[in-house]
Amino acid sequence: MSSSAERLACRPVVAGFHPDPSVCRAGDTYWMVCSSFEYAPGVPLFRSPDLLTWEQAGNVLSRPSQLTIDGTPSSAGIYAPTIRFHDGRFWVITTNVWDGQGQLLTWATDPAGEWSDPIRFPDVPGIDPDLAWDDDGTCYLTVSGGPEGIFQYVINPSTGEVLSERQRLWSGTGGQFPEAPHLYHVDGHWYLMIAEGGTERGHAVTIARGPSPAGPFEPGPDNPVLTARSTDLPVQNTGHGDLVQRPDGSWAMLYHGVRTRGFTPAWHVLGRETFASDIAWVDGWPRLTTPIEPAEPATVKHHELTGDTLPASWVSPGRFPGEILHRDDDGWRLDGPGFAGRRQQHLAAEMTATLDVRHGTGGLSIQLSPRHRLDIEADTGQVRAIGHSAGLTATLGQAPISEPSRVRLTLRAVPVSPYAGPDEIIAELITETGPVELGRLDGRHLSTEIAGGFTGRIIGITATNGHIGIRSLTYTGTDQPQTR
Ligand code: 6LW
Repeated sequence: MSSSAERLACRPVVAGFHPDPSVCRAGDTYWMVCSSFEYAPGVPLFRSPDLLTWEQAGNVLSRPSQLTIDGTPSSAGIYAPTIRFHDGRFWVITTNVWDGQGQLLTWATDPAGEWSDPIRFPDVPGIDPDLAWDDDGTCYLTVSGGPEGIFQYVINPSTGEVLSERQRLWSGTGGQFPEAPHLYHVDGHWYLMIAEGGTERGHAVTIARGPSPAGPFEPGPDNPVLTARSTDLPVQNTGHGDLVQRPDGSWAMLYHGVRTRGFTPAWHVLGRETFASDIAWVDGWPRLTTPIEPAEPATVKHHELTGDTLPASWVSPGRFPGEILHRDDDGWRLDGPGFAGRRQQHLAAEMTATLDVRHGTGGLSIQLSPRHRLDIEADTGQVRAIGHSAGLTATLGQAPISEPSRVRLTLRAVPVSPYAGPDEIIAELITETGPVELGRLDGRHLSTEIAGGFTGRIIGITATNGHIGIRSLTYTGTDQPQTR
């Protein structure tokens, strides 16, 4: 067990499927990016004044010229990005593991604005690329090369030229999958921080240091810097950290973890979420001190799709949501077939919609992947709840509808007893006399432990044919207290 365990946060700073956080600071503002896999737009971008409160400022890969997404399978696509601020520019480097062109580098002067078309590094294999510059301005691209460890190249980030041979740096302390490298120059030393142990219960952050960005690297005396493995903490699978320095010289780490629930082996359904902690440097090595976390469990109510433009938080698997979501005189419309939605960010969550299904078949859907989802689907005569899990499909219930221009539907994820799964998902038709339950699905079917992969739940609108009108849409979410 790690000495860091009691210093791990219980509540995320960015909740829901937001894994592999990377963070930088420019002036008084912190910027954070994370992985997006098969969803577009890609690489969600967040801004914070204090590392505690984050708002989504946009997406780095916001247009098709930056992101090949068509047909990307679940959990392929955009893997862990790194964001850095250097010489007046923001740089993001990531990997599209699906399009075969390797590392993808883009830059912006205003991160909340447009990012450049990408420079690609087809001859640099691996995942989790990092960028660092030494005092002479030499730029180092450091990547995970799989079980062999962490490798490095000197590059010209403006042209995409690779200026050196591949050099092997470190392979960690013996854990599975050395990955997520980040380099930092602190008090005359170069630190190479990585993740290892796999992104499941063994996940950890470890560190080494050396005299130059290319090493040679010696492991720290207190590895791992961070892990929750073998603990009974409510947040597990912690790892994949990135460090940032505040203007006052103090340091913090963002990392990801999962909120597991239910009887053994415990399930998580929201994907990997971003957590934060203060860092102290003790005898030249970083150590977690105090968690950075909201004081209270979160509660929200959002009216979705109320403006004229699509919110940055809305995504679609395998395509940009703007291809299927359009605004017309009556409001937003989803053209089928397709699915678009937002992340489930709370342990208890609900989406309620009033839909016009006179011109198509569709409704609400909650998905961990296309093979693990619960749909409520209405046409002009009937509404059905249909569950999908690993290739099995079942109609859980159905009911007639009387007014297809105003069908009210609800999907609710409701926490259940700790001796069962994490939650149940309940599908309801709301009639004038009250809700009619169409069916319920054990939430384990929409958990990472059952479905596998790197993503979390998305909840939103689906259409199988024609188009459906969205007259109102609300997301509400609440967290139960999480205790250590
Ligand atoms: C990512 C790797 C990881 O590239 O999972 O947990 C992979 N860490 O660093 C996908 O998110």
